[in-house]
Amino acid sequence: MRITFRGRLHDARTATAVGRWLGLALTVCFVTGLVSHVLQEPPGWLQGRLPTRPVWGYQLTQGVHVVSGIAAIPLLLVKLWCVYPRLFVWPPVRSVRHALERLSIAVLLSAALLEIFLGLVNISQWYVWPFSFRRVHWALAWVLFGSLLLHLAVKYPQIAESWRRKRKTDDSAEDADETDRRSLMLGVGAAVGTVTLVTAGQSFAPLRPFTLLAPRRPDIGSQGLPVNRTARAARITAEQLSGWRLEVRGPRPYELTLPQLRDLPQSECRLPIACVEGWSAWADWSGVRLSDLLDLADAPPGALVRVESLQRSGAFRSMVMGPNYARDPLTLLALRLNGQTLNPDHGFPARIIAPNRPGVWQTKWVTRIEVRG
Ligand SMILES: Nc1nc2c(c(=O)[nH]1)N[C@H]1C(S)=C(S)[C@@H](COP(=O)(O)O)O[C@H]1N2
Ligand SMILES: [Mo]
Repeated sequence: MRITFRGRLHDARTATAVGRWLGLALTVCFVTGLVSHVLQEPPGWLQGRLPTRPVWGYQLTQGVHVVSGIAAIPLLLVKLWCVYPRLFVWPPVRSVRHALERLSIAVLLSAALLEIFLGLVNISQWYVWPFSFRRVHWALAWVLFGSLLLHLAVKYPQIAESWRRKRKTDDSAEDADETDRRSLMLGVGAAVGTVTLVTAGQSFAPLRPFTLLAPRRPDIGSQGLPVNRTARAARITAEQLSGWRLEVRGPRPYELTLPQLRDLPQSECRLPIACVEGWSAWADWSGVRLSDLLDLADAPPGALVRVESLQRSGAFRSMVMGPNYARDPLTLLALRLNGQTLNPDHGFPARIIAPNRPGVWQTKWVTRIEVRG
């Protein structure tokens, strides 16, 4: 059996030209994904050493992560279109190099498609599978990046050739497809630009008027902030809220009622909530410095702190923070949001807000703070 494709632009040069941009998008996505993973689950030696400045660091890297992932979709589709005739070559395997090349493409393609699909499902908050999104997304990222490196290594001769030809000035005259290729690249550029423009507004405020496809509008939500998990979805009951007390466990444990908490010195800060899903929004917060609460409990300066919410189940019902966050003057047990008492969906009576931290760890409905050794 022999399949021949006569379509233009199904050639190595076009594939390399698209591949360059796809490789860039995937690399940016991979690196910002690493940042997100480390900030969410720091390895022991980094716990307590992560930077808390700039306060918008995670907002930026996670925004770029989601934007570059979305930009990779049209690039991946065009790349597939350029190379699909080669997926049906006969004989299927010609040499060891050829076998490696095909293997790397098969793995690269399936990992990229699955990874982008999972990411899209996640930013639409559609958690339909029993597995942990983060673990699978993380493991697949390494498979994807590994196969990308293998692919680049195997394809190195073609890539080098393409760069060499690019440098020759009389090259375009000899290549009849050059104009077509340029049009294709312009088209791809326009597609990437469009999907970026209509989705990036969820992370980058100046682009907000163009937001069409992003699942979240950061400026829509009660008290000027979107709500990811409502009090009802977290099964927070009215009884839990009315009988609320803050319990602080440490060398000198104590409990506070809400009026007592309001009587402590209050601080203010302006910080963003930056969700792993890419949306982010700034707000004015006020409440008690976590550091003050820890001092009242005689907590040692380097202690890790565990924060627990009223929520009975769910991955984000509790978290651990290192002293870098816990002792930062901007980290608050917030009681107010944009000048108003937090409403139940925003974590009434008290929630954590810390600088340069993934949204998932900005715990709402805080009821217990525990100083750990
Ligand atoms: N207790 C608790 N706190 C939580 C969550 C949660 O599910 N339970 N969701 C987190 C997530 S994923 C984000 S992005 C922020 C969103 O805050 P908002 O819903 O108040 O805007 O809250 C975080 N705090
Ligand atoms: Mo989130």
